[in-house]
Amino acid sequence: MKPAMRLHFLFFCFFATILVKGELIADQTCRAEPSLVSDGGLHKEWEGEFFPEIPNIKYEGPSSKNPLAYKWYNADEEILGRKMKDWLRFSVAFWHTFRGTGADPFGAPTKSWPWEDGTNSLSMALRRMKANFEFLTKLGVDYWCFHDRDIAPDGKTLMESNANLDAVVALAKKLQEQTGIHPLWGTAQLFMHPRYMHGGATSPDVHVYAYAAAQVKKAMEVTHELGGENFVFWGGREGYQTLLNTDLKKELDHMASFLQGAVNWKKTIGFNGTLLIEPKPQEPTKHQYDWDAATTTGFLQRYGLAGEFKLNIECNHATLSGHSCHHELEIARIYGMLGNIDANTGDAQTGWDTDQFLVDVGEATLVMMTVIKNGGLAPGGFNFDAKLRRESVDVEDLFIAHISGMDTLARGLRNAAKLLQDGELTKLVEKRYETFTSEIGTQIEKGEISFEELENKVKEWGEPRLTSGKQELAEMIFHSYL
Ligand code: XLS
Ligand code: NI
Ligand code: NI
Repeated sequence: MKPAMRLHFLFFCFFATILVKGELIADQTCRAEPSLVSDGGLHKEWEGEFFPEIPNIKYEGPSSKNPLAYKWYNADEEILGRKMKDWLRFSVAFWHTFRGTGADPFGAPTKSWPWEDGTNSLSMALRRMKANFEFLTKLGVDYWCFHDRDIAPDGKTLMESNANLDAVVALAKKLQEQTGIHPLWGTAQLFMHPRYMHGGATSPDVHVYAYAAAQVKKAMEVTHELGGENFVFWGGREGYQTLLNTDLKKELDHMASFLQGAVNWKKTIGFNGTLLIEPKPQEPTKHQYDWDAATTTGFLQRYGLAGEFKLNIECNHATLSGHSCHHELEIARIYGMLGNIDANTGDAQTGWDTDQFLVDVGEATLVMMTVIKNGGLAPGGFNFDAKLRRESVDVEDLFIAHISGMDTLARGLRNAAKLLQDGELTKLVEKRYETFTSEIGTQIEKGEISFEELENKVKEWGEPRLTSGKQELAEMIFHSYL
């Protein structure tokens, strides 16, 4: 087993532990030691603040040494004629921030947040939702993202799960009205439950396909109910382990029918949000069908769905597919498919989805160059699909991690804006292609010239002159903006 597969086995094992049934199911290999689960009499209704030690996070500027302040993210400051908060549209991922436990393939959960009571009950789900809104408010972000099964416990039947979801959504809606915060996107979790072990849309069992459809139907409805701006499909189990037992064509056809069903349902319920597909090459399956931006775009075009979907590019998924995040973003942008960014980063020495907060200013500058060229991401934004390290166990770490990720992207935005405004790099690129501004170049781009005519040109011109790619100069220019 590759380390990547091993790691996630236990990660999902833990989640299955808490989510498969309504209450906590004891799979002792995956559970927290009882001593680590802080109870503190909190089975009662939670009273007071969840984060009493944390102030509302404010902008203090680059010279500030306060870990609970922004140094670069100044929400209302304008960059290139638009407020920073409108370029960035930050969102917190409920699953990492409120369901992340620190469990790994070799170890039990490490986090024992004071508001948790160690159960996956409905009352716990409601209390956790209140904590979520206090967190979002103190951080000063306008959006959150969720899977159906993170926010409400799975029931014994589909209808029971739906009823649990409705109860939590009713509370979330009330809290949204009080705060003005709403979902950047919602999604259906079609990867944790054992029924989805062969996939949802690509399961060989029609019963499972139907179950997945019913779950997506409900998740789309609650996303709509909460005013979500997008709906995401991440096909963690839509893929295969071996082609020897797989009808590849059938599975791809089924995946297309499933997505068409979602398009139809979106129209039926009047949901105007964007449908997004989040590419990832593998993990948990050996091969996921939405491998990368180019593969996913090709699939959507092949099935006539390209006009109905955009892409949610996750930086760590990009590196897993052997590309840079910048590459995936640029492919999505030039194909007119860039819809959202799952802002995280991987580890250069680790081969799986480590989901770390982005802290590399150079990387953030590249990301923001694409976002600016794209004219922004709205109705998408930046969702922090990122989690604390297993060893980070203080409540304030949740804030520090997000502040650091937000500041990194804000700094990237400032750098990218200057870089593009000054135009030095743009000029360098334009110069490389300037021969294509000639008459023949224009004819080639318009498809108006034959190979024979080009052959005649070569006879006239002789051997091409070698011109420098100027890579070192491009790198020098780029780095001078960081
Ligand atoms: C997992 C994915 C997942 C999606 C939402 O690797 O990033 O978290 O963003 O299902
Ligand atoms: Ni993601
Ligand atoms: Ni991921």
